[in-house]
Amino acid sequence: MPRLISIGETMALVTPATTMPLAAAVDFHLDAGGAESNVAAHAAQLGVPSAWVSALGDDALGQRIRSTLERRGVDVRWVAIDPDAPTGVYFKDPGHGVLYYRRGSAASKMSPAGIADIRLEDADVVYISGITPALSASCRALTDSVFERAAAAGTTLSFDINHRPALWKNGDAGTTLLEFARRADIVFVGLDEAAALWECVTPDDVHALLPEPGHLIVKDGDVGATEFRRTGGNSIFVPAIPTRVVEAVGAGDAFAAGYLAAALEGLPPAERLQAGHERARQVLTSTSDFIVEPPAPIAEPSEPVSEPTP
Ligand code: KDG
Repeated sequence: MPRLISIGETMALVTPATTMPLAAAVDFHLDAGGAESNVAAHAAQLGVPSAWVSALGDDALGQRIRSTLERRGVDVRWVAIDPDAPTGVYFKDPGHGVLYYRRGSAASKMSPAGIADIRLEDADVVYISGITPALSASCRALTDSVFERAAAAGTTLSFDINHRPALWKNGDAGTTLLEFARRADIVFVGLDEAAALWECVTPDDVHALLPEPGHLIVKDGDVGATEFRRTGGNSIFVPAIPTRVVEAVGAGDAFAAGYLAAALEGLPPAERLQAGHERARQVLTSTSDFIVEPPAPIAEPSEPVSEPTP
């Protein structure tokens, strides 16, 4: 049984091979792009048995995403294939944000009924983000049911605000995301997101608005991250690791996975935050959301190897 279950959409991600803008780039990489599967993949690479729950189209992009996640060590047994809807696609446009082609995607049609048979309650932590309730009414109902089920079972629910303004053009992101965050045990939010959603200026402002979670982690880019605990004393601040940033998309997912993996190991808050920074640093230094570690070199035998004698 996976210790971490992460739920949410993953799209085919097209990234210019260099940091040239989309309009001018010539070479591209095709990868799997999704906050929640990123978290599962990072956590799996950090040694936490992790599953990702989602839906993909019955198409080549869906197959590719599924096998990419599987290769990264993620348990994909609960990824549904929808024959009637496509896999979503998104493009990174360096210097200009992202471009989505995801309306009506297989994942946007997920609903509470589709995950009813998955034993979320058996995991140590369930991770979901503010992207999912923005995708459709059925995805919002799914998010609500995940929160309800985790609360009823006493399962730790981790919620990353992951504010994507492009998905909230017709909705109230501030109120909705705050309501979900208030019901979570571990909340991740960027100070920039909190400023845009709730006009918070400092981490303390975020805490004043959101005192309910057991652990509230406010990330302030290259400054550092502050954790507030509902019980257990003062806030803890751990500075970010100085890094030459190539591209920041995906670093928040890496941070969350580093933090959660350390929490599951039982490490104290300062070490969890440090683990988050370490993981985020690796993603910040590349245009990718995920670093595929090069295979370990094959060690030369130190002594001549002799054939076993029969
Ligand atoms: O979190 C980094 C990206 O992978 C993410 O933004 C893509 O899941 C994504 C989304 O829906 O925006």
